Amino acid sequence: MTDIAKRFAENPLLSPIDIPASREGLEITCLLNPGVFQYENKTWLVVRVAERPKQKEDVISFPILTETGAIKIIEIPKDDPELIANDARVINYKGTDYLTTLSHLRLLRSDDGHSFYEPENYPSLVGEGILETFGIEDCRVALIEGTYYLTFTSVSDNGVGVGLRTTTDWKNFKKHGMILPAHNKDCAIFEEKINGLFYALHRPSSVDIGGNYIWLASSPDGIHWGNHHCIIKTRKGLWDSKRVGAGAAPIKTEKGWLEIYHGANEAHQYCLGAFLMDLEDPSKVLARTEQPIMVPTTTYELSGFFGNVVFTNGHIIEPDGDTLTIYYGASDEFVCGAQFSIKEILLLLKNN
Ligand code: MAN
Repeated sequence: MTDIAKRFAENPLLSPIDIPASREGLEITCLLNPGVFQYENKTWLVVRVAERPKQKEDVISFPILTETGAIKIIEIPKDDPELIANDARVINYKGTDYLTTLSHLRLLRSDDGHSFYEPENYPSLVGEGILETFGIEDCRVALIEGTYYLTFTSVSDNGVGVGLRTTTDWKNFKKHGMILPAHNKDCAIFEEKINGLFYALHRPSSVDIGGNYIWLASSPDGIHWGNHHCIIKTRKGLWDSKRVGAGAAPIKTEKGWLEIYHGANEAHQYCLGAFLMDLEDPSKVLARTEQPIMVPTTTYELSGFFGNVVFTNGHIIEPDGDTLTIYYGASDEFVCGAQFSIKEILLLLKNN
């Protein structure tokens, strides 16, 4: 398989031990899937911080948020016959699915794009209300006309949907609630309007007819979405046979809107690929890579909280206009960086 990613020598850039937990009684299990943006000439990450209590031998314990924002710890004996626990990320107890960790989003800043620190006086973003009691995850950041749009996964026992908050200063946030209801995630807003409309990629999924496919929607205001089109499907027998989902905001190139996306196969191996959309009408997919452009290969990508995973939802286009720096989650546990040449990705696309 092809892998054209140039990984940072310093990888992993961030590990769970690198920052403090949000509160006493919890520890950080994973740092992953950061949104990325530039603000005041620095590179910033909105890192997903997944926490739970220190695990004891005989019980599984995890936190959930109450409607008022308090933390409640749920403890389940491992030998309880009503517990199904065969995925590190989710469990089922008495017929209800729960996440094994609770995620919030933390801001980290860097002067060089390689070493990140927590700046003072910037708030964390945490789940709020009944649609986010299992936390918020995997934030994408789109800068449109001076406003940052944050789309993230809101999780609760009601389901998994897309939440939106906006900000101009990263200190004050406006909450717009859930913009795409369950089951939906991986929402990346285009950073430019097309013919006066906002556009976004998103990933609804169905348990029965249909699948985990990438869709396109448009909106007059960035909040209310419609005109949905299914544009990218899973491909039988290929690396993206089980699920596909958008990465960060599409990259505008002369040839079209270039999107880096993740695909997983039946064995839950997560790789990255790319597709190209028409500049004027992004519902037209012009080309797609057949092989992945990045495959889990290094130790930190192969083993961790959930191994065999590279997953990106944030990037920066460097001043040369060709170098794409992606930040990505490795093994659902570490934050890493890698670079691509946009020209090289375009060369690997196969016309539809
Ligand atoms: C999947 C994985 C997890 C995530 C949940 C909820 O199980 O992507 O990492 O926490 O969905 O979104």
